[in-house]
Amino acid sequence: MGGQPGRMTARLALVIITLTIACNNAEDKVSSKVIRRDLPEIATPSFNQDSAYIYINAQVDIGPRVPNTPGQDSCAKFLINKLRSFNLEVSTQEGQVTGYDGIKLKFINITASSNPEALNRVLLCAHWDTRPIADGDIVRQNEPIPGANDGASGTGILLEIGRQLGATPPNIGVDIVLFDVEDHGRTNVNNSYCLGSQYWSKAALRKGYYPKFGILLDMVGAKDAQFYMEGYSMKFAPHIVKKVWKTAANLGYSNYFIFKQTPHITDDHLYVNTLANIPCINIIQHDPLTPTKFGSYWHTHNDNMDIIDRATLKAVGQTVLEIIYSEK
Ligand code: AHN
Ligand code: ZN
Repeated sequence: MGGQPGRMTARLALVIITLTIACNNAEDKVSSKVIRRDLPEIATPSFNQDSAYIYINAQVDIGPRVPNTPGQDSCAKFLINKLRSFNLEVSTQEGQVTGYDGIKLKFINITASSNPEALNRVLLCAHWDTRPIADGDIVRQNEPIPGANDGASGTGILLEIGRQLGATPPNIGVDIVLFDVEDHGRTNVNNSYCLGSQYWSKAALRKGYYPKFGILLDMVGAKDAQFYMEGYSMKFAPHIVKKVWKTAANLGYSNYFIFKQTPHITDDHLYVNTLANIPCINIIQHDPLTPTKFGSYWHTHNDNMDIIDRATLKAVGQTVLEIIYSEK
């Protein structure tokens, strides 16, 4: 015990080294927190619902945004030009995917980034294509739908958020990703929806793109819409769901964001979670009173501007902006 001074010295040295490492670690943790706290508080800008409404109307005016049709190319051009005009870094991912029927479909995924060099990032996404058929309708079932809510609403809100990000860059990096070819699927064919986001997610994993979390917006513009805590969002990112729903409540939007869970919905966020490994939630309308649960106008010709309400756009847009600007 006491008769081995050499060993004692070694032991003392070990203790000192251990303590030093522990102290350094503690300092690292403290200093990184201090640096983050030192970032300026940036007031959350006010989401302009009129602006979002105009962006939705502009997409609907183009006509159906169906893959392999002129509407796809004109809308892509519109979205790219708009996002570039906000001083965001815009890029596209283009190629072909194969639909459930074996037909090759052109896709154009569009990314617009704020603070492209920041390591701490958040992903915001929506699909911008529209369904080629009105299989939810009782008339003209083989004709495409306007897709004001299903397609244009999430995209329109993200355009308005992009405008705000360009004018007032937040502390973190933000990537707005607009997915193509979401709505070309059939419920009886596995993985036939969300073809653009499936492609994107595989590429994101290969690139090592790993934002802190993602938020998908789908069908976020209808009057009196309600957003329930969706199953896959609660499975993969319950902390983000709770944070977003609490933020909405604090802003006074409890009529829109309901603290109740709903079944799992196969949507772009499922693939962002499972293929890209990015925890991603879905803000998507749930209407328990309609058989489809997505509202009576879902996949019908009635999914037009008449069902879009600026108050819903404000509730969703302001909540997402608040999340982004409170991130450090
Ligand atoms: C299903 O209908 C299986 N999922 C909803 C995905 C969707 C379609 N979002 C918009 N249109
Ligand atoms: Zn749809």
